[in-house]
Amino acid sequence: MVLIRKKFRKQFGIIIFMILISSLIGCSAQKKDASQIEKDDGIIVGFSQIGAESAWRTCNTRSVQDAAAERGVQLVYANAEQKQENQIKALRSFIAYQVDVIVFVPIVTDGWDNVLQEARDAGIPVLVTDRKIDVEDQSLYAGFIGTDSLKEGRNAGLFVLDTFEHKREQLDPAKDHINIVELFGTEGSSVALGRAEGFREVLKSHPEYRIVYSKSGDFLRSKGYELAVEFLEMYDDIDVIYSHNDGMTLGVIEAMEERGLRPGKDIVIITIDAQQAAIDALREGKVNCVIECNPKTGPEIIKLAEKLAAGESIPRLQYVHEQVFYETDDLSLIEPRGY
Ligand code: GYE
Repeated sequence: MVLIRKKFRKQFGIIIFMILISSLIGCSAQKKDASQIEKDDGIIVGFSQIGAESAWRTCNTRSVQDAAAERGVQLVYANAEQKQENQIKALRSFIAYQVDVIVFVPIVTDGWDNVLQEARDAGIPVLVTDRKIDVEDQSLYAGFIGTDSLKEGRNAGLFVLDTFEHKREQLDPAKDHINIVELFGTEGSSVALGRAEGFREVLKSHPEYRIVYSKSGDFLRSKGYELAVEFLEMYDDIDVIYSHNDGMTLGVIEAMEERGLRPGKDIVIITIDAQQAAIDALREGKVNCVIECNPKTGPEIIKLAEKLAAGESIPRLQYVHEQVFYETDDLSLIEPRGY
């Protein structure tokens, strides 16, 4: 009976579910016709993604979708279009459909307790990826796989210290402090909070390094440009720009060049993600340090989802491999980034 119910659910349920979720939040679930569903015996994973705000994000989505297809996993993809309420709707739809596993990228850290309690009541394991969540009851999700944003922030701070300690003799002796501008990622997101915390942790014992401006560009190129227009009007003695992602950095570079400023020369620029455009800018001397944040986590995510579907436990916390690219490296060795 259970087998028939499960099979029926897969046939009837997927079609109804895709109609429901597409109407709810404009998702682009992978379309399957009934005949295909018959053959599929892969697990069903509900995947709630933040949106498509950056090259990093679209690469991350593609990585999960390709890995699911590779493994014969039925992936129901929901694009939240940058809204937490859409993510919560999608998770509730996954629960209603009784997917085998939920994988989601929490756009912000808070506000997930109730819907994750509903998933647990429905017996559906949850894998959190890319960004972290803050819940009362840690058992509401099985584990996390993603980026170590605290380490990314620390690496950015160390690069700033290293750069100016080496440049000390070149600086104007009358200059007794280093002015830093920070482009913050999405407010309330664990990655932006971690990148800011790690950066400040390294600089806190060096009071001559001052963050004179810090605003959220929401990881968007357009907002990075707008913020640059603002802070370049406000300050004429900026030494460093620390940007939480390459998308915002590309907006800053555009604004600087429009004003005849030389990014990477007049102002030191550190950026995070390591998308191709940032590596190109590093090679052109327009940025000075690119900190990798690896979006290609699809294969590992699907492997963990399969474990959860099989009732196995998974590591509580798993960070992906990441490196830092410096202007002084042999940049010809960097492989094409694919995003
Ligand atoms: O840095 C940015 C994306 O959550 C690590 O979100 C991700 C961040 C990434 O929009 O480009």
